[in-house]
Amino acid sequence: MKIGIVCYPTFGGSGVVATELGKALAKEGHMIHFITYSQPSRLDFLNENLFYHEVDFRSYPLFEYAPYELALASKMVSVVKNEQLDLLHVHYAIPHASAAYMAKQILKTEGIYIPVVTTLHGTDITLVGKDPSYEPVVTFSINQSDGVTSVSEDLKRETYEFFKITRDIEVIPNFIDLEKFKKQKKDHFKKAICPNGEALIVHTSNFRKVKRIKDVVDIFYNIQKEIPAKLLMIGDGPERAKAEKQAHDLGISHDIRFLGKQEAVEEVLSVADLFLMPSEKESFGLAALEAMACEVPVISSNTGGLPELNVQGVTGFMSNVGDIEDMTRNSLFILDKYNLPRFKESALKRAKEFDISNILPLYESYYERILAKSREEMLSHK
Ligand code: GMT
Repeated sequence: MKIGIVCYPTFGGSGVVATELGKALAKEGHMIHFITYSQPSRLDFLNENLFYHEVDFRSYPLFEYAPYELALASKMVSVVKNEQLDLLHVHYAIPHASAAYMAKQILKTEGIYIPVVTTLHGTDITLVGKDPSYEPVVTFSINQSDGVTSVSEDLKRETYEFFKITRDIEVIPNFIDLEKFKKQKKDHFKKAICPNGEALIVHTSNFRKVKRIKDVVDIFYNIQKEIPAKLLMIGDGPERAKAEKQAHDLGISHDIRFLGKQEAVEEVLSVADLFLMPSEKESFGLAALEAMACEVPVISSNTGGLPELNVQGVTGFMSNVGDIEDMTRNSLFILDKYNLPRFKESALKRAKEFDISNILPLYESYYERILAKSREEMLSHK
């Protein structure tokens, strides 16, 4: 199959999923064309089936905001034509699904029919998509997609609940390449961070409000009052500076390291004892799955799709959003030396269920179904 993948190329979860999916499909022999505004950060290896097309959107004195969607739609049109793509798969509804709709209509005028699959990732539905300034376009472009997938049952439920959706949504969960995330112990790194055998706690995110970074620091503050511990904060974003100040005000700066964006997150996770994800909303929680793949148990909120990943009392614990006390209590329980080994083992066992080898066939057979359906529709219109 020749597939065009459109996504955000940055460190966000949707871009990671889209890029890893494209890489895995290319390994299976599909021709994958990434159409993005810069090279996806995880597009880090050479494969004869992988191609990258950069969307160049020009600025013009008249534009206060350059019309990115138009440049993206035009690029999709040219890539579909030049590379004779079979299907476009867009990740994150805004603005990718509506740009794909426009590209599809343009191509139709030239007798080219290209099916579009839209994957809903989370905030495109639960936050930004609900905003009245986007909602009508989001609803329309989801309904106009030939196929729609969602990364969890909960996100699917929320999509139907809030938007007037007239089509089926297929749930295909996030996945992990366990081969890549196989525990590669960097003991020297752990020794440098935790010289006295402290517990190592990790949080990774894009430091947006929805991640409740303040809760991460508060939970850690409570933990380190009880046991020696260190916290690594990986990633960057709007809430980072506030968290650094909070750590300073609480007098625990020396126990928290803000590492910024990291490419090899698995190397840090491989030496961690506990992962914190107290998010306000989380459609799936890919970062938690990455932690589990490195044998790290998870303390999370019980919001969104997290209960579909984190198994209560087995791979970690879930608490109500903002329940710092409960999250602290559960963290201390997991970190107890008699409990930690079984939580670690269960976390890895659960992560294996989401291995790419289990999830990739779901996407491939979904593409086949959508292609077959769209061929039928095309023939009936001729
Ligand atoms: O929140 C992020 O980390 C980024 C965001 C995105 O769309 O780039 O992530 C969403 O998609 C991920 C991949 O499907 C999910 O694992 C995350 O749970 C989801 N984030 C939220 O729902 C807040």
